Amino acid sequence: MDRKYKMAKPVLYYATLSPPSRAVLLTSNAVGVELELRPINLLKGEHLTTEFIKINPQHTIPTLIDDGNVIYDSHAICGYLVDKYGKEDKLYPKDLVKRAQVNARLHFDSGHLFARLRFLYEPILYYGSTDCSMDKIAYIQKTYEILEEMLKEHPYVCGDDLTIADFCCVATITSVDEVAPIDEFKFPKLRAWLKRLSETPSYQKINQDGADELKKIFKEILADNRSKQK
Ligand SMILES: N[C@@H](CCC(=O)N[C@@H](CS)C(=O)NCC(=O)O)C(=O)O
Repeated sequence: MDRKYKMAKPVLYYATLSPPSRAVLLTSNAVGVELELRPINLLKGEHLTTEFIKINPQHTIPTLIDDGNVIYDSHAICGYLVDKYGKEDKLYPKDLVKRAQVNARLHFDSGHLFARLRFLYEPILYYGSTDCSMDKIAYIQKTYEILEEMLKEHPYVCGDDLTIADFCCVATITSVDEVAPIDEFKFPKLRAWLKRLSETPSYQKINQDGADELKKIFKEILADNRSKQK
């Protein structure tokens, strides 16, 4: 194609520390669409600038701009990328029933997994809290029971095929599994699923490195908050 007519890449505001941003990166990698990556440093408050709030009033990352259209919420972005750029629909099936089932898992990540991670992490990362209580940890671990059940008869969270729901769930779980450990005897299916996902292309670089960095920063900030409280 003549360079002049080459379409601009979709722009993604993101951070490698952010689980939902990594879910989008796992999806774009699987779909094979190149994104123009624009890092946002949440700890420095770069998402709270007037310019960014104009783009996304919810001031969250990931936020995608494609062809001038703004799309936010990782789950919506992942579905959009597969629909628009995917060569096939396995990652986000067009079949009504299958799609509804994948959507249910996406809402499970949004409303349960990520919500519980956020409930624990956010006060510590941003507001000087030291509350890393057993209650909050056990609340996260309750979701492992649900995942274990989902994975009882299938290799992926929504059946026999890898879908965007796996990318969204794995990005969240791997960001919190040190503070809320996954017992290998209680959750063998969940542990096997994590291993399966870790074998997907470029997984280490796209997801695990950022997840490890987030867990490290979380521990450092928690220790710092605790030392200030003394
Ligand atoms: N449901 C949203 C959650 C996005 C979200 O909360 N992202 C965090 C970073 S991991 C964020 O942008 N926090 C800043 C804020 O809420 O102001 C999604 O999946 O995109």
